[in-house]
Amino acid sequence: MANSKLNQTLGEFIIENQASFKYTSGELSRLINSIRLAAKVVNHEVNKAGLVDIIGNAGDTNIQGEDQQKLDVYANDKFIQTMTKRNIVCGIASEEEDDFIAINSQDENNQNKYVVLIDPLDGSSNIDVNVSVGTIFSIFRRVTPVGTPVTIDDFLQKGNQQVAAGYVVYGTSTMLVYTTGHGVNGFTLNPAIGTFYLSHPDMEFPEDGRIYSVNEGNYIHFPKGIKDYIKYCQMEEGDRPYTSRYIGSLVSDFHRNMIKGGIYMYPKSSLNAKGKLRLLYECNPMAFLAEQANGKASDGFTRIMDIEPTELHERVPFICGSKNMVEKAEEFMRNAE
Ligand code: P6P
Repeated sequence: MANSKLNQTLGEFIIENQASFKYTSGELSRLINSIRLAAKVVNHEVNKAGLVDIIGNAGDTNIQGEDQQKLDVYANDKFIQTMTKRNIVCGIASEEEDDFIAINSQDENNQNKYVVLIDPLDGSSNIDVNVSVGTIFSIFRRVTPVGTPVTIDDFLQKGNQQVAAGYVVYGTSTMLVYTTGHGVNGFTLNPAIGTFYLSHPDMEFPEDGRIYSVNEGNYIHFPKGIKDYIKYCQMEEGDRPYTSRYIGSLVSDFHRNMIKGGIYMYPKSSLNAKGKLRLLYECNPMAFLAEQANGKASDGFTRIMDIEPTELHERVPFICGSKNMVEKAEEFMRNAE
């Protein structure tokens, strides 16, 4: 993309690229626009979290058994309200909701074709310590007949069926990064005027990198292949040892690795037999972005986007980032089998 596109607004970009999207009904454009709006609203609260009584626990737990942070609940409500009020989608699944939400399911005139799966505020436990957090979203076309209530089948689709995916990173600046299958583009919010501007066109993972991101506190619980790969990263040989960087916020670690080159791992362990990250609204969207950015994403053996989902909140081991680094980690996993 020519740099002349830099500083194009997200709105202009969506309109200009709508024609490249095979389902040019404009519905997806409206959906991305609604996510943009909700992101600005959530960003406003995240950025002042320390000032108002909106940090800390909401006094409830989600289906994962995790304490719901007040901002988790706030972000969840804002994204769901924004998409529901605009009558753009026919169903929503969220990390913060036990079951999926059917939108206008009694209205046979509901011709909406898209379902959205979302982690409204990933890494929210970092908010109290002023560390970046993110929103992650995944968009599919429904597979059940338009005009009928959505079913679980509309949500349990393989990641290779996604029509769009992206994240918002609420960091030193707030960025919206997304793909509709034609590459990955990053937009930075100018908070003074509330407009996202194209700042990172055609984002790509360098094929190699020197950053590895994993919670090494769990090292003794990791499978042998992961332990062997971590030791490989730490060995003095060639361009190694690599640098260890782990923010504890998937979106932030992913974003940095995509720009600088690197690998993120949340493997299975003796503590978490399937790892910690959720397939549908964390791993699939990040995997779609990774592959669109010349990177790779697997569970150590299988391409994330080829995994057949079986339940809404299922977890999978997740290895993602620079292609050559992921393939090296997969080699260690295979050899340790
Ligand atoms: P741990 C945040 O809770 C999250 O889902 C990811 O954003 C992050 O990378 C990971 O979990 C951190 O988990 O077990 O290392 O604290």
